[in-house]
Amino acid sequence: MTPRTHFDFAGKLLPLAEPHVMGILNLTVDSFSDGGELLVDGHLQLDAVLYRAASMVEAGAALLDLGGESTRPGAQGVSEQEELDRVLPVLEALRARFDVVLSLDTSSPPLMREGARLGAGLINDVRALSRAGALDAVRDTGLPVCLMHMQGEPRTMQQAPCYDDVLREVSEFLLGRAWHCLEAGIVADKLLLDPGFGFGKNLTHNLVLLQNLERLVEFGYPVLAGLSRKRMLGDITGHKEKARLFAGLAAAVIAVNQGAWIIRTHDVAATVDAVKVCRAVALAGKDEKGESKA
Ligand code: PT1
Repeated sequence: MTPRTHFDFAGKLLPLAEPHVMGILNLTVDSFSDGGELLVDGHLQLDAVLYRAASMVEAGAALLDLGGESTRPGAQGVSEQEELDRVLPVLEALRARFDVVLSLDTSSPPLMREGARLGAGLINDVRALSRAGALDAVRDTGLPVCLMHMQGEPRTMQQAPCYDDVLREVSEFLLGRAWHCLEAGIVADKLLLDPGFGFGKNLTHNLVLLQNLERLVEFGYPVLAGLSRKRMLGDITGHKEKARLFAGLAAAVIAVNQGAWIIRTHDVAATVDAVKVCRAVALAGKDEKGESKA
């Protein structure tokens, strides 16, 4: 069997040999870091969303991640209808304008199904398809899915994160969810894994996961890492959310150097450059087949 060269996002192919950047498009009122900036009187401004999306595509984002439910620590849930109403019109508008992979950051089976119909290319589920009907919804759509690890629920997950061995427990959880996907009829080459930085993890837990990200990559599924502006970067640097860009770039480089395939970020232009430097160094002295020529 020859190893595949591309990952298929509902017809859009991205090469597996190079890392990609996913831009975050929050469609929520209370999202951390950029929450509410796209809102006026609590209503989403479509032109502001399209402008933000255009600048991220221009800066080199290969994917955009649309989220209608905030999952930052302490966030409250959102009703199914509210999430549909926030996300679907934006998905349609983006679909008509941009030729990038549109990812849906959702745990909601109805949104997964409707989103697939309107041209989504990826389901990004922080609950790893644990909601009733989510496995079947993804299987029926034929879309790829990113399975993320979380301990607890967003509202309470940072109250007392606890592990005996965080790397082993996150690995076993993700492989278990991947197995459930396979059993439900989702094929292996549609799966991505994500350790879920900041989702029910203290600073040490997050650092051990980042230090050992290569262990997750070794399972053979492409790995997505979301570190952008997160609390762990604030714990290390003492900086507030908006001042965590440099720390986030350092973390992204550490992830890419261990084989992370997609970096999820608010800061697309800076991250694209950082990833290009990682890639150039990794390729130095090698030919197209990766054989040493120096
Ligand atoms: C992520 C992610 C996500 N993060 C994927 N999807 C968020 N696949 C939303 C903090 O510690 O990492 N991977 N969708 C945003 N969630 C958080 C979590 C934001 C923790 C901030 C923190 O500050």
